[in-house]
Amino acid sequence: IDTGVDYTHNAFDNCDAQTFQLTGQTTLLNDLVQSEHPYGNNEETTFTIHKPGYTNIAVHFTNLTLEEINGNADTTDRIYILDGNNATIAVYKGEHSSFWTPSVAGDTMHIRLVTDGSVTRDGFVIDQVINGTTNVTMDWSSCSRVAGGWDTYHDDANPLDDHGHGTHVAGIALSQNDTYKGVAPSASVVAVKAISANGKGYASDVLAGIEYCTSNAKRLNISVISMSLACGGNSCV
Ligand SMILES: [Ca+2]
Ligand SMILES: [Ca+2]
Ligand SMILES: [Ca+2]
Repeated sequence: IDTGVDYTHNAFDNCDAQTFQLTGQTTLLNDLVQSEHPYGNNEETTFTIHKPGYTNIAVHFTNLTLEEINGNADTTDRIYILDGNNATIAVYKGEHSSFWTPSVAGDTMHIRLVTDGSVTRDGFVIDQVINGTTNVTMDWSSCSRVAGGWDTYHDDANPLDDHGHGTHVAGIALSQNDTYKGVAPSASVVAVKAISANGKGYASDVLAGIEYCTSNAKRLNISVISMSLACGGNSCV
């Protein structure tokens, strides 16, 4: 959990992960899946979409409007997208309109709304479901040393490093260089980008990253979380 990882580096075998295509059968939901408008404070509500027979599943939001991070005012208002085994595959905050989530194997998707004790916004509406893959889902299958990841800072599926620190730390952990060998040279990485290009970030994005790792411990075989962070302003971790 850091600024991301430059998985295209030759130490990661020049991993060239791309997104899947938007492919499959889309279906409009007869009954919209949606939060209260506005949602409440201190909420933890899980919505489940179950489509027997689907091999892959993702959902389409017409809009998602949660409390935004604003300067030093952090927020833990989040929507977590979970697969049928309750592994987090995506996390969103703030405002997004008309978008597909990443797709997961299986026929079940959970949408978990978690809010803090102040500031409520309109919430979300889901209008479509797909039996297939979406073009915001990263395909890591060709990458020998990268098992997965997410970008909790930008709310997207691509954790590519735009700073350098995360890649540096990944090297300390994973390097296979004969002279500068890492502490776990045979391990692979799950890259969670929670810190921005200028090296700053928010406690809530780090916490969402921890949630991503713990809920994916089994699916992505995560046994260790590395974080090297400092504290500043009102956002101390
Ligand atoms: Ca708040
Ligand atoms: Ca709030
Ligand atoms: Ca990104």
